[in-house]
Amino acid sequence: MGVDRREQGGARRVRALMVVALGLGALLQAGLVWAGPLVSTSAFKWATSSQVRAMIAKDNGTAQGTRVTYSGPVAHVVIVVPQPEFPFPKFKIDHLRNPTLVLPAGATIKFTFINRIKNFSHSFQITRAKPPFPMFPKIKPVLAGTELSPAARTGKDAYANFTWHPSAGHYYYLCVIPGHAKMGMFGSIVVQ
Ligand SMILES: [Cu+2]
Repeated sequence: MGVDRREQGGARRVRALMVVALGLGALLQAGLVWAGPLVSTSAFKWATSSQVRAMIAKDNGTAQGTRVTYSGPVAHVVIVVPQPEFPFPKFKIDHLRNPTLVLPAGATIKFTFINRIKNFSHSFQITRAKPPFPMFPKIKPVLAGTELSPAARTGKDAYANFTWHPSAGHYYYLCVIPGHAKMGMFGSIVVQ
């Protein structure tokens, strides 16, 4: 009888832990749904470190101060979520953290987004919504194809390519994972 009670107590504790775990998962899911339309991860592919270095070398921007300026008919913009990401995750473009991107209106902008962080997803979305961004940024992305990445694996980073033909204006890029843009994972885009 005593043994039965202990077993029941153990089963109750396991069930309670499962409820907590499911609750946290549901909260995260709800946060991601609330964050706005996220495209499936199927567009992501895997690259080794040397492949990532070759991709980064294709960036044809010119960094100056806190800006990276692109010119010509085709801009290659390579966005990296670098390791380590402490204290807060940031985007790295042409060696700068969260720089302002200056892009030519009407040009073909070829983005490569690379997530080098293990155990965590990030996204790169472009919006006209202005910061400060809340914990759950509910934005309307101006570009379909900016994706929720899978986490990097050992020896393999996740990457996706997508193209934008922007019209003149002021935009922002951000990560819509709950809390990331609030912690500073965003930057400006000036199209002129
Ligand atoms: Cu992020």
